[in-house]
Amino acid sequence: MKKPRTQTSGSGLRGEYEGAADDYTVGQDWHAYTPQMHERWRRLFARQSALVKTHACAAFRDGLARLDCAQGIPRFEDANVILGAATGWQLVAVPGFIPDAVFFDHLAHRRFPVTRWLREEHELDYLVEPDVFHDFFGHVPMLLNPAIADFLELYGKAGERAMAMDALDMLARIYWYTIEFGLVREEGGLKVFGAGIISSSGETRFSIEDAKVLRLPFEAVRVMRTGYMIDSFQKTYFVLESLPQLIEALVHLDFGPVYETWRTHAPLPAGDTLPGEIPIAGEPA
Ligand code: HBI
Ligand code: FE
Repeated sequence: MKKPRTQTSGSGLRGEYEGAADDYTVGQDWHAYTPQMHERWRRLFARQSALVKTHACAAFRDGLARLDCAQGIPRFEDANVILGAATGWQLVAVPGFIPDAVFFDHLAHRRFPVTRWLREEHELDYLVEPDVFHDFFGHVPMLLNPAIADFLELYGKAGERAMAMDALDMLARIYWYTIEFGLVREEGGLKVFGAGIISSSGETRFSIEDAKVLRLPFEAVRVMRTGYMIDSFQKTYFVLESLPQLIEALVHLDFGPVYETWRTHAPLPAGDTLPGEIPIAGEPA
């Protein structure tokens, strides 16, 4: 498999694929982060953790507290001690986006790829690709939750078949609408657990509070059929009744027939409802 060419390297670490191993891992090279980068992390952390207190699910809040990473860009090896004891997951540093097959293989073996570079000052609010803040702050707290830990391994193991059946888009929508943009009902209200929401300044409140956006109960096949937004807030969010519901919904689902039935259909546009669907109301602030 050919590695992507080196991209821009504003931070000195960004997108350097050249020295990566065959599985695309690199050293974190923690000592290469500058004081300015740690300071930028602290600002990002302070901003997002304020929203987390009111809008994130309990598992995220607990996980973030256990990781103790408010003071600067964390060392992955420190997080690995905590993760290893909690769920057996390990972080591996990567230069950025990696090929699907490699990504799935890491997840299948309980290794979570974390991008090592930090966004630049001019991209604090919006980033098209994952950086260390999105990957670590957004994803790692949830890896301490057993249900999410098990789900991600299952997702990794499902990758091969989805690719072989030309149905990767369908599988990827499960990840997108849960791990990246998932909501969960908790304490009678809506809470955020998806990393794409939690690491975004505007979307955390939007996803829970906006009166017009569509929220639907999580249903695996419905999710696999639903297109998504890649450069704006989502038009649909799916709501779990609990985090274990995610693994329970998928562990017994035979993906093959679902792929067979739906892979040739165009996805349902994000924001569209099907007859009989009852949206879940938002919670205006
Ligand atoms: N690589 N670093 C990184 N992070 C991702 O989230 C990621 C990836 N490669 C592939 C990928 N995600 C998705 O396309 C798969 O989940 C389908
Ligand atoms: Fe992500």
